[in-house]
This record gives sequence, C-alpha cells and structure tokens, in this order.
Amino acid sequence: MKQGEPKTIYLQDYTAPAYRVDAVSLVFELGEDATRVTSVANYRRASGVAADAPLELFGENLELLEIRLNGLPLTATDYSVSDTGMSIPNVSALCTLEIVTRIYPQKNTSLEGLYQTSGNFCTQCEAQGFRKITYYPDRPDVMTVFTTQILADKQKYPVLLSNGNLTGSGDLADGRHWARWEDPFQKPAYLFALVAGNLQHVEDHYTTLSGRDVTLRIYTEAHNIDKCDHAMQSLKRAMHWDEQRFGLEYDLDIYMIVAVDDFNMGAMENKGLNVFNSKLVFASPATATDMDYVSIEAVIGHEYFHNWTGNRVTCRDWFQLSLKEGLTVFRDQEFTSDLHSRSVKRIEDVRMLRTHQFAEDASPMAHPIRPSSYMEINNFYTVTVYEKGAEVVRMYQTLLGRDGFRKGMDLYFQRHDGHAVSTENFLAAMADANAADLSQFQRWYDQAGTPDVAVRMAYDAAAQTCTLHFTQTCPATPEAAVKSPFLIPIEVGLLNSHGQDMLGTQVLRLTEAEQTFSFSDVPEQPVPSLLRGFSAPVKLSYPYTAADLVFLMKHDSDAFNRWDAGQRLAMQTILSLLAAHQQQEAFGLEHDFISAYQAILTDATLDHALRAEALTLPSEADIAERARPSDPEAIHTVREFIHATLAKALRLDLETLYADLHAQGQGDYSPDAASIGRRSLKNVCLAYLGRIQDDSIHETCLQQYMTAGNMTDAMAALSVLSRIECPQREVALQHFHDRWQHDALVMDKWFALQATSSLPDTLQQVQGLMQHPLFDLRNPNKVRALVGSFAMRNPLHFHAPDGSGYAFLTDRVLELDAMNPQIASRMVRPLMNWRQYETIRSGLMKAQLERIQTHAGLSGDVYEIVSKSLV
Ligand code: B3K
Ligand code: ZN
Repeated sequence: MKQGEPKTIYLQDYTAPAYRVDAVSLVFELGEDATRVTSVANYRRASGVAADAPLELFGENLELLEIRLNGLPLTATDYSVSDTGMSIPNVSALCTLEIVTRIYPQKNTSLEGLYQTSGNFCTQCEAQGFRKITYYPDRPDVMTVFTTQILADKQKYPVLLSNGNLTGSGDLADGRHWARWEDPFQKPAYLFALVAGNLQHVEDHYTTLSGRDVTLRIYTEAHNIDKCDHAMQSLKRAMHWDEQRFGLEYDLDIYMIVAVDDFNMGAMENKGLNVFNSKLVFASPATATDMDYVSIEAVIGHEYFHNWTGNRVTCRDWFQLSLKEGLTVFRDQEFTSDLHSRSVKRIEDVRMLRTHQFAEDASPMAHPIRPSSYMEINNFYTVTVYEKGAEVVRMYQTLLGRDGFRKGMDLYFQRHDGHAVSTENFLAAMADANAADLSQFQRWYDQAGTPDVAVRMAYDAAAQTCTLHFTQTCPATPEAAVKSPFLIPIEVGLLNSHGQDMLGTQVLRLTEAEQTFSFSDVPEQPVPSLLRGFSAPVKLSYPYTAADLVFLMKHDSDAFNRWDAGQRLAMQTILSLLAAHQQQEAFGLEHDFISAYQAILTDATLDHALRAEALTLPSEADIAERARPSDPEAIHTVREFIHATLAKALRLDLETLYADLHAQGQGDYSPDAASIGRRSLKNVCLAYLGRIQDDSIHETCLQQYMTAGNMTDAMAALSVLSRIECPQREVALQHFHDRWQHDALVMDKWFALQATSSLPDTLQQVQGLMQHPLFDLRNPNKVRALVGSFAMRNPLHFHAPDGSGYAFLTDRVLELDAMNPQIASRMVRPLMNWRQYETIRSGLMKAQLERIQTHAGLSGDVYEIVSKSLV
C-alpha cells in the first residue's frame, strides 16, 4: 500500500478552489532519458478568499528543478512539498508561478501522465494524471486556456501535437524541432494532451451546419494507415448526428485522433486531440468483426460527443463523473440507435447492464451513480457511473418526452457552457425547461442498488377495469441500509387475446413504495406488457405463466419486451433444471419450450438480428446472479444441456437456415445493420450446431473458417471449434496464429478465444500462453485478452473447485500492481463477489483476497477494491 491506508475523499468536503488560473503555458523538452517540463501559470485569488490562503498544487513523482514566484526564485522555506503536492503560503492575489520539473516517461508503466507507447510519447491525464507532469491545481473545476510548446528530436518524433490550433513551429540547430499549440477554450487539466512521434495521418474535412470547415485527422503508425477509413467515416457521421439531434456543432478548426497500442481504457476525449486505444480505431473486413465495426463507430461518437458534454460543460469534482459519462453514453447509445436498429441496440445495452451493472450493484463496490466517497477515483469509472448513469439520463427523456428532453439540454448548455457543474445543475435544467417537479428524481443520484419492482394484476370483468398493483423495494448497499422510494417511469401495455394493444403504451410514474394504477374500458382480461423498452434500471417481477411468456414472445408490439419474454422463459426453465440437477434428478426440456425456439428459428417475418438475440440464452454470469449461492459448474452443465437439446431437436431447421444465410452472404463485406443481422443469425445457428458431436459439423466450421471473406465469420467458426476437442480445432487455431502473428490486435482475439474455452486444460493453456512471445503483461490489451477473458468470461474454469483459477488471477494481479495499478485494480474484480458462491469456492476466493490485502507495497487502487470486498 502507498503510505498507510489510502485517504478517503468525501463529496461533502468539497470546497471551491481558492485560486483560479487565468492562463497556463507549458514547455516540454522531450528527451530519451528524461523530459523537462516548464510551466508558467497566472494565478488569481478567488473573490471572498482570505489573503493568507495558501496556493495548493498537486504533484506526484516529480523532480522539482526550479521554482519562481513573480520572477523571483523561492527558497525551500517559502513552500512545502509532500508526496502528493505543494503548498505555497504567501502569494499575492495575482501572481505568476514558474515551475520546472523533470519526469521519466520512458519508465512510466502506469500509462497515466506522460508515457511512451511503441516509441512515441503520449499522455493520459484523466482523472489525475496531469499532476504526474507538473505541479498544478489538477482538479476539474479549475479551467483555463493552455499554450503548449513541444521540443523534440525531429527524426524520431516528426509529429508534435497538443490541444487547439497550431500557432507556430520551426527547426532548432541541434536536430530538434518545435511546435506551439494554443487552445482558445478554457479547460481543466484532465483534458490536456500531448503526442509526439513518428506517425502518419489520414485527412478529411467536415463542413459544419454553420458552414465552417473542420480538418479531420487520424494519426497512426504507418503500417495501420490503411485501416482508418471506418473510423473517419464514423467521425463524420457523429458530427452530423450531433448537429441534427442536439443542434451541437464542433468548435475548433481541427479535430485529431491518435491511435496508440498501450492504453488503459478505450479512448480519451482530450480537447481537439483524442487519444484512442488502437483497438477502437483500426478496421478492415479481414481483421475486424462486426462487433468491432459497431464499437468503433460508437466510441468515436462517444469521444466526439464529449466535446459538449464533458469539455464545454465539465464536472465540478470527480463525484460528478456521471454528469459527463452517463450523459455521453446515453448520447452514443442514441447515435447507434438512430443509425442502426434501435431494438437490437436496446437489447444489447440492457443485456450488458443486467450482467455487469446489476452485479456491481449487488457487490461490495455498489455505489450510487454519484458516489459520496472514494479512495481512488480511477476505481469509479464503472458500469454504474457509465451505464446506469445513461439509464438515468434516458429516464428523463422517458418522463419528459424527446422534445422536453431537448429543451432541458438546450437550457443546460445555455446556463453552463464554459463551466464546471454538478448533477444537480443537470437535473435543474431538465426540471426548469419543462416546468416539472423532479425533486424525487434526485434519489437516483444518491442511492445505490437495483430496485425490485413487483407487480400484480387484477381484472374486473363486470366493470371492465384492470388494476396494476406495484411495490418497490431496494436492497441495502454500503452507503445506506434503508432506501426511499425512487421515481420510476414504467412503460406498460395491455394485450388482448389476439395479441393487440388495448391502450397503446402508457408511462406510469411510480413514486411510492406501494401504488395502484387503474385502467378503465378494458374489455377483456389482458396479458400485461411491463417495463417496455426497459424504461427503468430495475428488476421487475410478475407471475407470468410459461404460456403468457410464449404469447408475449409472439405478439408484444414492443420488440424489447418480445425478447425479454423469451429471456424470462429461458431463465425460468434454467432455474428449474438447476434445481433438478442439484437434487440429482433426471431433467429434460418441455416440448413447449422447444417449439417456442423453433417458432423463432423458422419465423421468416422476423428480423434476422432480433431472431439471433432471441435465440441467445442468458449467459452463465446472468444465471449466477439468479441462482444463489452459485455453482458455476452446475450452471455450465445445465446451460450446455439446453443448447445441446435444442440443437439436436432443431437440427434440420438450424442446418437449413444456416445454409440459406450462408449462401446469401457471399458478396462483399459490409457492416450495415442488415448484413450484420444476417451474419449474427447464421453464426448463432452454427454455434448451436456445434453442440452436436458430429464430425461433419466440425468440417462445416473449418470450411467456414477457411473460406470466410471477413473476420466475423472466421471468428465465429473458430470460436465454435475452440470449445470442441477435435482435429479441426488445432488446424484452425494454428492457421490463425500463422496468418495473423504480425498483427497485435488480431492476435488479441486468438488469446481471448483460448482463454474462454470450456475444454478441461484451459488454465494450463492460458498459463502456457503467458509465455508466448507475443504476450506482454505491460500491454493492457493483452492482459484483458488473456487474463481478463479467463477471469471474467470463463466462469467454468475461473471457478474451478480446487481454487487454481483464483490463485492464477491473484498472481497476475500482484505482478500487474507493481507496474500498472489501474489495470491490476480492474483484474482483481472477479474475486470481489466471493460471497455469492457456494462455501468451498467463496472460502478459496476470500483467501486470495486476503493474500492480496497483506501484500507489501500494494497500490491504493487495488487496496480499495480488496478492503471493501472483505468488509
Ligand atoms: N473519459 C475517459 C475515461 C478516462 C478513464 C480514466 N481512468 C474516456 C471516456 O469515458 O470517454
Ligand atoms: Zn466518456
């Protein structure tokens, strides 16, 4: 651990900064051993602040070389320095502070602050990386204009980039060159960026709504320059969409994206200079799957949308992270929905929320979308802050309507452009623009946990009325044992016996712990369709019979609920088979269940993508959430049994559909929604067929793999084979390795496939792959592909009853923690939910958490997760 127990920071302790910065100018002299950073900042005491208030600056791992206040050198007694910063007691109301520091980017393995990747320099400052560059008020509510000058060897680093506009450049006599960038927009330090390296770029242009020309550039190492087209087109689509949907235009003359191989997360929205994990930039049909194409477009959009929601209006403090992240995720979800299939996007997002966010809400790390305390803010870039945060934003739109939501957004920008604000400001803008009382809505920001909503229906045939009775409860979470009721928008429909809507879709506002809604003129007993479109992030229960669910699967006018009815039916079936399995009773599938799946498979009127979603069973992780205490081996057995039984019963239909779709897909690759849908249905069929032990099917897989015209089909076939002990498996894996060993991103797929296999020797394989020449523990993508996939996407082997999976993960976490605490802290999380497993496994998991906790020199990042898990 850093120095004793890391300090907890509380929201309630927030105070406004005592000093603002009028302007800052930075000079970077990039060297091969060290980098010298000169910063000159003009400080101004905030009004109302006492004259003796010290100037407080953050700084970490810095060598302080020089310090001058208003031009005069300070002596050691004029200021005090600690491990985390510097304090200068006597400063005038207006002063200029010049600081020279030395840093070592080449040795920076944390990938935070200034570091090197593939021999190029780049920065990552969010959340608190700027303090690893120079002493500065590194907090989001201190905004100013930045000027950045970069000096570096011209041959090694021909490209020098920073935020804003290039205002000067030139050569120096010693082989170095320089560039100066000025960003006219005020910004907090976390949006600062610098890139220097040997990079090529592709260029395009965009004309904004008001007719301004914006230069668009994507920078990359030369060998990937041909894979940037999809990212560039995505950027243009995002710029256009934000103008159309929200009236928001880009504001600088140039927008740059740089792709780097070593990056802790997906991408970063630095003003005018986004830095991206190369995984989210490069695409070609041969190397990227449909899913890659779609995520690239979504993340390019996400970072672009941050220019308004995050950069122009930023966060007052890091507790407000969801103000920019929840809102921007909502915006990127809407972007994808408007461009592709809205229902498919909704299903995917909800699937992800239920699997990961509901699990987080049920874990020791449960926190509200606006947490009230943290030790290490990087631990709070979570599915709760991001994805649940997006659901909360979506609920405003559900409650206020699209137009009302847009009015709220307009008012938000009108009031807060250029400022650092809080989630209350967002709520107030939404409420004021619509003259609505949203005070109860605030609870979504303050209370953690997933609300349970239970519904009962009563129908009075004589009076032709129907009543829906709701109760809401919310489990205790670390910040509060007792919760107040949430304001929950519930979209409902009532279906008659022909499957038609009797009253369209209504939005009910559930505000009480118990509440009844009555509907009159309901001519017959309906089947209720509840929580249409997943109108709130809750768990809704209703005593549906299997027949009700089959009926909803067929008739619900809401595509999301049609899918959800199928998921409910599957989950009911899985849970009853699990119970039988645990009692060691024989089990089988009901005929009705099989015919419901056959109906989906053979219904040619249904959209391909939706059929693929409907045929996908709840994941092992989803089942583990519902079957407590969980036994991952039993869950795997039951789920595989259902797959295999369906595959055998429906083999003919599966083979026919597969052959049909395969024949239709022989043209050129295109990542449009229809083609993606066709491929996903085809590959779902193949995955089912792969559950039948039959050499001819293995041959079909190998055939698809070998002849695939795109990575989606190749990966789909390979992934089926990777789970089967057969000669075709070895042939295909070896072929893939030999074909792609020069391409790091593609090889990540190869590592991940083997890590997620259900074959018995998977852990040994993973251990072996750690020694593979292309594996590198310093590269986060590799760690996520091999270690992350094993621990997070292979419950069967990660939870091996002898504890070998847990011990393996613990060893990796400790190794990683010494070089990159942020990644270590992500990797440790699968151990966090130890309490949900049966006793033997939970004991083994807990023992590993204790081993980590007592490890000498543990980072604050990992310490926070582990100590909260063990409370
Ligand atoms: N804002 C960044 C995430 C920064 C993570 C810092 N640990 C990317 C994004 O959400 O767009
Ligand atoms: Zn974001």
